[in-house]
Amino acid sequence: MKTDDLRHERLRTWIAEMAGLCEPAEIRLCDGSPAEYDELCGRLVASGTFRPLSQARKPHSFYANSDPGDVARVEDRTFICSKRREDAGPTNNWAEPSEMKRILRGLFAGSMRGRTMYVIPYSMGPIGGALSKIGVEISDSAYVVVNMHIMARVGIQVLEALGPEGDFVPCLHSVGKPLAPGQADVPWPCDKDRKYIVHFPEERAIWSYGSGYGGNALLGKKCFALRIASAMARDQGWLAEHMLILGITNPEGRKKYIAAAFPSACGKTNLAMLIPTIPGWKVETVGDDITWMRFGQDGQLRAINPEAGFFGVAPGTSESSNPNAMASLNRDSIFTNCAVTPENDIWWEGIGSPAPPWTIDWQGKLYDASSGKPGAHPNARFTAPAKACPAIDPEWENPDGVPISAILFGGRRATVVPLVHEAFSWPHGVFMGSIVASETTAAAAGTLGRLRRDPFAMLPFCGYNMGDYFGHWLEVGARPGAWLPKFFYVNWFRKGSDGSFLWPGYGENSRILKWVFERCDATGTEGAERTPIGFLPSRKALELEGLDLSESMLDTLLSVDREAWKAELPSIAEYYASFGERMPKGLSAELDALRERLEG
Ligand code: SAT
Ligand code: MN
Repeated sequence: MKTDDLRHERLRTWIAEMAGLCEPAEIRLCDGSPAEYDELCGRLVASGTFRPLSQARKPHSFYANSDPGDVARVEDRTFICSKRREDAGPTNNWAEPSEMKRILRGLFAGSMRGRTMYVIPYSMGPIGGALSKIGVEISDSAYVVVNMHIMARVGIQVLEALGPEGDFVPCLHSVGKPLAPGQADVPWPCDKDRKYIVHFPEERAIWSYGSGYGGNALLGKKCFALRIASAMARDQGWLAEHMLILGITNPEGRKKYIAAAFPSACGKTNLAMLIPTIPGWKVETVGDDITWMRFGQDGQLRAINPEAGFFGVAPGTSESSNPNAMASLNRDSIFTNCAVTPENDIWWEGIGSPAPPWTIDWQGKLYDASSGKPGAHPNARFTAPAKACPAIDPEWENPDGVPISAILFGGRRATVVPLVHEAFSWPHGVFMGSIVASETTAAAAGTLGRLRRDPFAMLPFCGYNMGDYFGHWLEVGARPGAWLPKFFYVNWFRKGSDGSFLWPGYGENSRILKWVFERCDATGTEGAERTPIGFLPSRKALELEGLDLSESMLDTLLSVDREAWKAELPSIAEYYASFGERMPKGLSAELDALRERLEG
């Protein structure tokens, strides 16, 4: 089908307008078929972007090196362009929408010369589902098209679901590297010094320029499913969150679903695919990054994973840390910025075996283990289909979602925050989410290991004023007749005085999930101890058998350091003050209550 034949007038007009602006050599409407995927992978191999991996080791899989200047999300180049600055809030970069459009029109003018403009209709969530939403991405990158094939539901069926008048989010993307007639392409085209990742939450539109990388370019993911969707969710009474979803079944066969918010590269994929070490328990994966939730007719909060694939951090992923991820990426996958072995297989730090001699690093150079430089970029990624995950939950594509019993928050905290604690109430849980802080990772460009507040793990992803976002969460929980999930705050990253992690993590985190599961059914303080910061597990209630943890390690993990918490209060108060008028009174009241409990 040609774009001129599209029945949807607004879509047809928008495509024509964008083609007029970007001046591509041709326009191609993507049908989402396997043949299209294979053809475009072939083109990417021919242009030097892709290299096919060994058919024996990673069948039907490809490997790409990005430009070294285009390896992660760029938060300082990400903008929320609401009409009023206050509506973007103090945590977002704001620009006036018409002024930003002027800049963008300048950059996009002729930006696709010599290239194909791909039109990618996609659905976030099962096509036609009540909680699903449609986007159309225009991109001049075939790399984007094939990644979108894995990460979203793409193609003709989406257009059918859209019909002649359905709503869609227009998403314009260009790598910003037009080609003059006869000019040879580079393997990873981008305009690395002039990136703009721009959101117009009121218009519900996205313009992304200059980057070909994951979260900057696969616009269904962070740009739509979080930044634009969070603004839609605020207006429509639902929640768009940076959360994984897992199903957990106890030895008696009872099952619950848990959603969990952690900042980028803090182990969401590992937790979502965890294999319990405690006998009789089972974990299944619904999603590893994004959750859309709303109350069903029955008053239950129901959640879908709007994505169809995993865009996971490669380094550290191994048969021992995450065998389910390893099985998911065994075939039909795309690898970006990993290292590649002489057998044409991928390699990264922490894959479970040393790099063979003659491994090529992520910059295409011979890898030298003694150089101290990593072979794979720390933010190297795999793009793998969710349906290939052996632990995928049978309900993962249920268009009505799965009922959520518990919501977890977490991050990397070497100090202060215990292994797990539970909120006393919904407002207290919202308070917990609002004060999440984490040490920064390689998922975004910038300094590593710096502690920053990352409320609800949404700091880089909230499409409006974060103070209003807190208020929205409080309101959602005040819904009459709702069955509310319980909130927990976990910290797998607590360190001892020698700087090493105290908690083994990975499959052992099932011990914490078991406690969470049981607390969802418990009443009062059953299995728990009341502390000033929330309920902590009683030693008896936490399954610790078989773990090699000393008493003093357990003490650090499972007790409240009152002085450290008191010392944290002024920074929370200061953070809250940064939202001024937009800070909900209910959360300031929670902060006062915590102060009183700590002093009492
Ligand atoms: O935003 S990405 O999709 O590149 C990954 C992340 O930061 O979570
Ligand atoms: Mn993420």
